[in-house]
Amino acid sequence: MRRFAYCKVVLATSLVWVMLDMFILLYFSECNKCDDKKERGLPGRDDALTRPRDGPGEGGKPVVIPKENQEKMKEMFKINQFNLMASEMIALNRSLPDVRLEGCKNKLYPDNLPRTSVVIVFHNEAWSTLLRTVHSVIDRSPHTLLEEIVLVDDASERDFLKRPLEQYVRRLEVPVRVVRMEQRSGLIRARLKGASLSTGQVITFLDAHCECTTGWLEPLLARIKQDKRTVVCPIIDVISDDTFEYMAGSDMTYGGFNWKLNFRWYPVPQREMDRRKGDRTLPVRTPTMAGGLFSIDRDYFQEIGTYDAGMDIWGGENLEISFRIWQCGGTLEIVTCSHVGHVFRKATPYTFPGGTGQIINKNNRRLAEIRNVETNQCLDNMARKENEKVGIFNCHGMGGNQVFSYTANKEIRTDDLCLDVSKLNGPVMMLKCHHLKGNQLWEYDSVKLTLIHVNSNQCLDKASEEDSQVPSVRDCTHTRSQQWLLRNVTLPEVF
Ligand SMILES: [Mn+2]
Repeated sequence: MRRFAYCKVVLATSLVWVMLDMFILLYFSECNKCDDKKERGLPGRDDALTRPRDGPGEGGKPVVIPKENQEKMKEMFKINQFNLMASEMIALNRSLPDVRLEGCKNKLYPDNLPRTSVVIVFHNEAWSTLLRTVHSVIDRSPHTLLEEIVLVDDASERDFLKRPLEQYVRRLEVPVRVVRMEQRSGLIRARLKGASLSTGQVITFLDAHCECTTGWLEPLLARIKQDKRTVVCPIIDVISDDTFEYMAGSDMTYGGFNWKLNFRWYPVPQREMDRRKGDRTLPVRTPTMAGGLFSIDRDYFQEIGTYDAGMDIWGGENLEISFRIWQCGGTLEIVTCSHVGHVFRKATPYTFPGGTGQIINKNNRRLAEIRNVETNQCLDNMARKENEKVGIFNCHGMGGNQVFSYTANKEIRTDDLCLDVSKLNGPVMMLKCHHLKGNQLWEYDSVKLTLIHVNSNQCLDKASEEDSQVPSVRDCTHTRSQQWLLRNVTLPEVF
């Protein structure tokens, strides 16, 4: 009996010890996690905001990585397709130069400007660039004009963008919400979700690797207050993807597009300079926007039907919404007194379920490199002009002269020229597109891989023997020389 009592005591005490052990274990494993995060370069708020005046990247200066770290730098570059090591060295609230025109610096704006929500979509963004975007908004906007910041996570996989991000932004002096997409949805649907959950009268869309400069917000909101159908973009300055140097963008270029429906910068034409009577501090009316950064009145955004929710990833949506703004009685402007920097990357780090292929089916980016199966060469416009023959050349994978678009009208187009054949077995010429089908109508068979010239009922073939650099049409023989692969071209990222 006594022995049994002993047993009970021993059991009870060991149970207590086991529980104590477990508690200690759990406690320390939590702490290990904290240490991990520190190693991965996740700064706590205090370290991140410590900002010696001569620290790396201060004043928008370039960051130079010492020789011994170059290898590691190159490795880290691959993660986000920009110099992550440099970015992590720079304070989250670094100082930037005031790059505005002198005439902008003392402009006065009305007190009762509409308040804005800032919507930022991110996918696997680096901590440093994302938070530098957020800090630059908070530090350089009057808080009376900031309704909130909405961070929309398009299904990121990185742990630090989960709870640590939520905990971090909770301590900021402006309300910051983190909204999660349930599955990878692409920029457009994520932006739409952010917009629908936000409440400010104005919605300002920013990219996740931006830095706003002094006085960026007021001139944008002032234009919208004057006319709510005005959609406004800042001047987009360049943050170097290599050094994170801040470089002022020009107020002398505006947005346009070419016949491949690529967004392009063009010089502001004289008529627009004249309209502003030469005052470069006045907003420029721009045909199109670059896409990533703009402010729009919430009601007007609804009125024009927001974004086309069928669009994936990015690309095309900026032109689409630009056309809609102009067609719906609105005005699209670049407000030259507002400057926001953006890290322009040379390649996209993103992947998307299903890949970025499927060129024939997608309506907005049917840009292809056309590649001959037998010779493995690509159609090339050889920088030739109208009424000249199209060329064929070794594929270089750099886009440029080897990008052709197969349009909804079944034209094969390079800029505003279309591939045209006017005689049997004839050479393939580049003529102004006439939209009448006729000699410019091509049928692509994605199973047989043939490009049939409908009028002649012949197939596009490799270069003829007479002229080794000019593709021709020949009777269809289903040989490999008449098979063409259309490969999606990944253009350098605009945003
Ligand atoms: Mn971007």
